[in-house]
Amino acid sequence: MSQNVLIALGSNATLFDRNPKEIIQSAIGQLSERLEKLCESSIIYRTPCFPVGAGPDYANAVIRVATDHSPEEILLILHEIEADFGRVRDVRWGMRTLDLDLIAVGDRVLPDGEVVQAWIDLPLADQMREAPDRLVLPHPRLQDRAFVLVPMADVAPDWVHPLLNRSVREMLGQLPGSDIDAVIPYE
Ligand code: A4P
Ligand code: MG
Repeated sequence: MSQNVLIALGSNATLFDRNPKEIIQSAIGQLSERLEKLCESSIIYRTPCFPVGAGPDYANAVIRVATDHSPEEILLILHEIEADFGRVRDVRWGMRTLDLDLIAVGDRVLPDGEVVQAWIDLPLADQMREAPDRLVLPHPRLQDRAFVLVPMADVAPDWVHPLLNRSVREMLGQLPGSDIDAVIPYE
């Protein structure tokens, strides 16, 4: 049985003569080829870089796909597509051509609730230094980020976070209005 998978895309760099929006459009094409069935895509948004001032605006989007691949296989495919787009993993949260994050695979919690909660609770200063060395699901930062939740609301407004027990709409309601207002359609 294929599962409902949510993937976030982000780009704040140019590649040859393609701007971030064009990079996201072309990455969505690659993802739908590799993962078989693209169900829905959000519109592409323009969002201020987080942390503020750390770089140019991003193009962000979220897609929903139906696939039989395991979560680990999906992450490998995401890394391959990132590599195709020439991402160099140097500075954490630095400029990137393409960042693909696996946000959720149905209501799977990986590796377990305790580990995911520990990543959710990680103080901001440590978030900038530390990255998990294995797959963590749902993505531990999704509830903090308007640039993920606004596009998520286009494709899965009623998805409920299996640990926080809140829907996408409810998580959006807990963010500052100014964060949400800063997420605008990418012209
Ligand atoms: N990893 C574990 N779980 C996951 C998962 N669910 N999805 C591992 C993706 N990767 C996962 O990832 C670090 C490690 O986490 C990898 O080894 C992976 O196997 P990474 O992609 O190498 O590092 P990263 O992208 O620097 O970290 P991360 O956590 O993806 O960064 P963020 O937190 O996504 O931040 N501002 C705006 N406006 N828009 C953005 O899209 N993105 C970032 C990146 C910062 N600021 C932004 C945006
Ligand atoms: Mg990433």
